[in-house]
Amino acid sequence: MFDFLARQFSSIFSSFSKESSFTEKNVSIVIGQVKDALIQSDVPFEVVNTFITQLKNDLMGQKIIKGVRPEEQLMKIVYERMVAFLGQESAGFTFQIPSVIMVMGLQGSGKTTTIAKLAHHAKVQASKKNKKRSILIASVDFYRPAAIDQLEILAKQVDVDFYRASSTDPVTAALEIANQFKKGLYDHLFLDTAGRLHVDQRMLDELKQIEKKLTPKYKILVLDAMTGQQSLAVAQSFDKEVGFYSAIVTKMDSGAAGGAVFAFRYVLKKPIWFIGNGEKIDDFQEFYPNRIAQRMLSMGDLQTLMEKAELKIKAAEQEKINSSLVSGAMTFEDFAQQMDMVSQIGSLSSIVQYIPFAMGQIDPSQIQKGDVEIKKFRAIINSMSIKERRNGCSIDRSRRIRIAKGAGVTEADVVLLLERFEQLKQYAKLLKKTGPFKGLFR
Ligand SMILES: Nc1nc2c(ncn2[C@@H]2O[C@H](COP(=O)(O)OP(=O)(O)OP(=O)(O)O)[C@@H](O)[C@H]2O)c(=O)[nH]1
Ligand SMILES: [Mg+2]
Repeated sequence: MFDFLARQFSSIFSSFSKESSFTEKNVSIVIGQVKDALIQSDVPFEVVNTFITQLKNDLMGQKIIKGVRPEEQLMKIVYERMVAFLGQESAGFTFQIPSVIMVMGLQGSGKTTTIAKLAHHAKVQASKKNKKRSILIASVDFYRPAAIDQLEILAKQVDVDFYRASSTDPVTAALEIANQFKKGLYDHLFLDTAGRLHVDQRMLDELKQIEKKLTPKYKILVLDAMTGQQSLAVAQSFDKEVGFYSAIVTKMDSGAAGGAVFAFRYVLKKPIWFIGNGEKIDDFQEFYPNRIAQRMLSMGDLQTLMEKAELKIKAAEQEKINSSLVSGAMTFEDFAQQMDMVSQIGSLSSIVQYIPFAMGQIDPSQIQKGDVEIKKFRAIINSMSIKERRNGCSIDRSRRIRIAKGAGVTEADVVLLLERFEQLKQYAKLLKKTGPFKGLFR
């Protein structure tokens, strides 16, 4: 899923790399390309138009930030717009206790599988906090003979209680299930409902009646990613008739283009809570708009930086410096080594290029200044005597003048280095108090 979009965006960004400013012309080319990519990914036309109008506003009048690659800047703007469009914050939630969760959707959308995944998820989340959840799952799907057996098997698999109502009338069965839920003092009841091939009035009326018996706190709609734009229409009819709280999109592992996921929030004004990406119980994740946007935009660069850094920085070297920092025994030699590590990965400005989100927050002139400073500091430490480097003596004025001369810098530069060095030591002391000084680059 999203492979097509990811490929399209990657080519849009790379062709922008030769631009030196945002002009009316190149912005309109980008807008056209984004529009094509979204339409081909099955995003409804009106939604595409809304998105590109917003994006165009964001892009017009942008200035290329010095020291930042134009395509990265473009990527950041598209990314932020996309996250806003997909719903900003992640849901990150837990079901209230006690609560009934009614799961609805068309036939074959993945309701029954999703119930098992949800129950499992609720248990796992609770156990992370050393808590237990007592969960009941039940079904009012009497249309397909094997439907209830399927749920029973899944209940065993995820180790939660299962209840089979004696009545086969969905509304009477709902009442029985409600009683069982109360009697058993369960934390949650996940209720599976029957699906039809299409949304029809009988189905919706039945759901309304079941709802009256069970008063679910959460009504969740399950949508199959493979049904594309049709799933938006399904969601709209459910919303109008029965209402729902949030959606779960299943079969995200399929080859579907993903347009419905992109459009969902905008069209329905409700969150997607989870995504299903496989048939197994733990093929299930919370929906994070930022992660989905990253996948749609094929933003692998952060990863690239991590790999690069990992290759070049030897963990042992880092540990040694960390421990000297924490023990307060840091010397100028350690300081120099620390700076060398930065230059092993590249210059500061090259590092920042890999961090698209940081771009807006870091002043590029500061970064360049930092690069120049590092070079100077290295030269200054080089022109110190061994004793000076190892904190063997205080560096008085005459030493400062001698060192400055040797390094080809001013005395003020040497003073600056000494200040920075003191600051770093103070910082290390602080870290020593607040926690372990580990993984400086991780
Ligand atoms: N690949 C993949 N398959 C899924 C996913 N979720 C469900 N399925 C499969 O989709 C099929 C239908 O899933 P069910 O959970 O039975 O769907 P349902 O909505 O309960 O179907 P009915 O009860 O017939 O309405 C099954 O073969 C599931 O294994 C998913 O996220 N990815
Ligand atoms: Mg089912």
